[in-house]
Amino acid sequence: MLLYEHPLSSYAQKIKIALREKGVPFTAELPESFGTGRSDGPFAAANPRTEVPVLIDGDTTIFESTVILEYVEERWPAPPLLPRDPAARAFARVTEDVCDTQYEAVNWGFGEVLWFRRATGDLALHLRAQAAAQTRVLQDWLAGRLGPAEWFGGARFGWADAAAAPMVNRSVHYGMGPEPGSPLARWHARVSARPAVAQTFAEFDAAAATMAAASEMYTTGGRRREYRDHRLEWMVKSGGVEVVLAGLRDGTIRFPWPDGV
Ligand SMILES: N[C@@H](CCC(=O)N[C@@H](CS)C(=O)NCC(=O)O)C(=O)O
Repeated sequence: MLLYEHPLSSYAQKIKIALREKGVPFTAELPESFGTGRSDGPFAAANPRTEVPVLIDGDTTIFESTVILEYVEERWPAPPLLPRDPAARAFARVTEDVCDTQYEAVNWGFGEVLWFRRATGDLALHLRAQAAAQTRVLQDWLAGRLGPAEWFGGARFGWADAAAAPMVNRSVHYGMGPEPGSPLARWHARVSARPAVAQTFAEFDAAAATMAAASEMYTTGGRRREYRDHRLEWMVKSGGVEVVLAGLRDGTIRFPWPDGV
């Protein structure tokens, strides 16, 4: 089984955590054309959106991390990541949805400034401050859902933990982790200690260490970052509309498939 992924992608990390928790072997591959938006080659054939993750299980090819997670849960039901109770299942899915949309967008925006150097001076400071403030709001929201429990699902590690782990861990990497000693910080320590998560985070750390050099590919190396939905919205609402305009002018950003004519 093949997983097209990027070790920094929070969506891909969610899937790797799920597969590893279930003991499902897979080969992880960074697509050669990742970040180009090219419509030729095996990656674009597998996902016209040219986004990771993509799971290829025999004749079955699936993109969209939530759809992949549903497939993984149904194909390898043990150990279950979703609880049985409908309300608890919905609770887990809502947690995942907010992580995948609002939280991921904040992390992405911070990375655009830190790694891709999209802004300098006052604008960079402003975007960083926006990301920090929004991260606090999202972590408070997550902390409220965690409550005094060990895991987001209560007594068992599950769906929402797999979705939230890459988001909170990325905040920690950026120096915006939860208050030390808080329940969310203790959850982060607990989740990081699980072998499936520890391996996934180690791959994140190794890739993050190369990002300063890799980001040159996007400023001068002909790659174009995809600005889409919540991420694009984050940049505009946080005051970075000129980042978008400069990226379009310089040809260093692109919008999602399908391309206009
Ligand atoms: N909604 C998608 C989002 C996937 C996504 O945006 N992946 C990013 C990496 S984190 C990507 O592959 N972007 C393509 C690019 O930047 O060229 C999912 O949940 O799988």
